[in-house]
Amino acid sequence: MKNKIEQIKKEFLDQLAKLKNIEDLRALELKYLSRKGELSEIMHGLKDLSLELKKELGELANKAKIEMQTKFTEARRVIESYGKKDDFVDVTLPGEKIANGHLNPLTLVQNDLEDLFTSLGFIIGDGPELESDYYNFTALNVPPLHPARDMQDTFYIDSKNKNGEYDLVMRTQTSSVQIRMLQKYGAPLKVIIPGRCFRNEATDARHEHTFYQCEGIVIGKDINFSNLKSLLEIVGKRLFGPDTELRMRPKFYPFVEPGNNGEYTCFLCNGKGCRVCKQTGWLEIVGAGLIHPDVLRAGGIDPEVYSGFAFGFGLTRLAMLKYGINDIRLFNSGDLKFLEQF
Ligand code: FA5
Repeated sequence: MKNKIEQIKKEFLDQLAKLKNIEDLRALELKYLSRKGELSEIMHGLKDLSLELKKELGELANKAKIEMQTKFTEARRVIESYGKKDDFVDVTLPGEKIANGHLNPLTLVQNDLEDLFTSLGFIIGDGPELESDYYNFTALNVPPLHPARDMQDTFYIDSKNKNGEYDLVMRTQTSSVQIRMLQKYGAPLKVIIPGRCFRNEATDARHEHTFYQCEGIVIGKDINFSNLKSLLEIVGKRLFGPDTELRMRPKFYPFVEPGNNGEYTCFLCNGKGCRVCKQTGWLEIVGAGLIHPDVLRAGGIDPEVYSGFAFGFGLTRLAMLKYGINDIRLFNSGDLKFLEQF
């Protein structure tokens, strides 16, 4: 038992000399000095010995314990005050590498569009994502029960207004901000509104329930279709290169007349036809048209004096094209492997 006490003390002192941090210190205390530590177990065992041995070994064990406790307290003081027993800092060692944050691809494309449009004299507007049924549909010529509501199913909020109607929706399009901008700024006006939209979609590689658009409105006297076309041409060349061409094909949107789909020559195959443009040579990028007189009126603008056009880019789709992303669902996946590529 004498040897055992000596051995415990020796082991303890050896390990104390190698301590690196506060965790090591705690582990050592638990192993040797706690109530269930090795020394306490020895002291416990003394009760079965003869009186004489009990006295001799008890004294030895007590002495060892006091010595160990004193050394331990000293080591703890050093570690707690300096963090480490070895306090030497080698300033020539390379520092810890801190990873840089970076912008999301959607933000990069949005910044690009904002730079372009502000350089053309546009201001940047904003509107709520949780929108009234009125601004998202009714004021845009899509009254309740109108078949055009089927084009954009959305998420209705489970709360009624004072007339007992469910009138809050997650906006399906940034067009919902058109009337708000007209009411706020009046005419003349040049504004873009980038933002997040929501639709109740059966999602696939090109359709998400949550995605971004960028709306644009121009209001003034004698604004006509040629102005819209030339602006969209400038935007196409800036986004996809100087040889990009634009074609506009009729498409029904209830809030513009005439409405159309703006398509650009595919920048990957230069219009020859490839997988991305589905062999057509054209990419559908933007919905647009001359603002319907009813919409101008709803925004407080006199259609006899002013006219205007509106357009809406699918911003998430633009980011897909720019960075060759083949599945839109990656944007909302939260997957760092995806995000770290940009
Ligand atoms: C609209 O949303 C109209 N507000 C655009 C507009 C604005 C027309 C102003 C006229 C005047 P559309 O539903 O086609 O139109 O959507 C416009 C773009 O948003 C699409 O071309 C597409 O790029 C993008 N988009 C629409 N639905 C989704 C979806 N579920 N996931 C990802 N992108 C989508």
